[in-house]
Amino acid sequence: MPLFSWVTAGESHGKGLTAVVSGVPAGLPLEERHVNRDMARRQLGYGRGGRMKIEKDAVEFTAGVRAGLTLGSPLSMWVRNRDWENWETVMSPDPGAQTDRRTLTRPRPGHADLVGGIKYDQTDLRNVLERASARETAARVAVGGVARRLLDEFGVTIFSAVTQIGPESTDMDVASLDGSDAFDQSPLRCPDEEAEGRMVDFIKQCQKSGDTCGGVFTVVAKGLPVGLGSHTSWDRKLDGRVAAAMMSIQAMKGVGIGLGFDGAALPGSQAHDEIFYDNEARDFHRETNRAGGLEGGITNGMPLVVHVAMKPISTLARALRSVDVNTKEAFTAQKERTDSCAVPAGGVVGEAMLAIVLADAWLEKFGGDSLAEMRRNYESYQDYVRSF
Ligand code: EPS
Repeated sequence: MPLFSWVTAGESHGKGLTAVVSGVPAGLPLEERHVNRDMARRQLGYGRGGRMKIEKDAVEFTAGVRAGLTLGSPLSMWVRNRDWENWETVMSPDPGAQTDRRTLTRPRPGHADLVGGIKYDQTDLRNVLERASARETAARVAVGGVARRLLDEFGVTIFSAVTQIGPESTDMDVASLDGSDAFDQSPLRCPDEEAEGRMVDFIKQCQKSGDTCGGVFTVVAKGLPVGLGSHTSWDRKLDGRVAAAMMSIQAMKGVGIGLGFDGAALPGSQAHDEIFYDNEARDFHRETNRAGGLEGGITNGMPLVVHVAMKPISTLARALRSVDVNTKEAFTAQKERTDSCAVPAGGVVGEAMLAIVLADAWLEKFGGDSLAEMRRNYESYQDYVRSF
């Protein structure tokens, strides 16, 4: 079991979302506003649908924090769904709920609707949709906000940028940016304005034709020490843990670290990072970062660079062909309100997942019951690394 362990609960149109996190050391300064910043960022981006106009996501701490400091006990967070008031009669946990309204019987290709319905023996596929929805990512971002606060104490910064929408992309080296918020409020959270213009035009085209689009975002973590993760066992390798975390986000279909898939086409002489030693600074270093910050499943002190591919959202205005699960008749899939593009939001969720994996690796390496104990462990390890 991970040391930074967490679970989310909640349906998209239920009362709200809950997240419970354990493993956070005592004494970490933590306020709701720290988490709410990322919650608000997740709601932005050109191409979002009507739901984001209804919601104003924010957490309420219900356990684990006192006077702005964590207690070391499980931390519990609550996010209210504002849309609940429009769904209460349909989604109520009460046996009297009107389950004959707003049913879903024509599964959307690409969504969990059909396979989830078969697996869980549900012919109202709403019972699958509600949990499979990317609404759940609001709770993940809350968990990520806690992880990020812990990492922030040690000078780690995490940011992301959209690098591709449909076929439109930028060649900009996102990892060379400093992670400031300069481009964070731009329409697609893309630092290359020219490319961003092409990307927005592509989203508009998709919207006009009733279609959706996917893309790629890059997540970067800076300020990491050498030595998170381990080469000794498959399940401790940090690259595997990062990839699994990213792939668990709704609609993600591919992950690359550093050169990623591009590295496969290169000769070894151009795919690795040569090692140098500075006698004065007594420091090992590299002049390139093709490995994306990981060698042997262990951080090497360079920025951790993760590229994630998101498929186009599977709810289309011009619905795809499908079959009614009750009558078995051919129909087009059911239309639901949706986003045409959510790649910028995906980037914020990717930051949260990376923060969660890194916080877990941090606890593994520098574990302590209090932040002060963790800091002592971290500092003595850093002294040791400098003497190596
Ligand atoms: C989302 C809320 C959902 C969707 C979206 C993500 O709200 P609603 O279904 O009420 O419109 O907009 O999820 C999907 C597109 C999907 O297919 O799951 C959110 O809060 O991010």
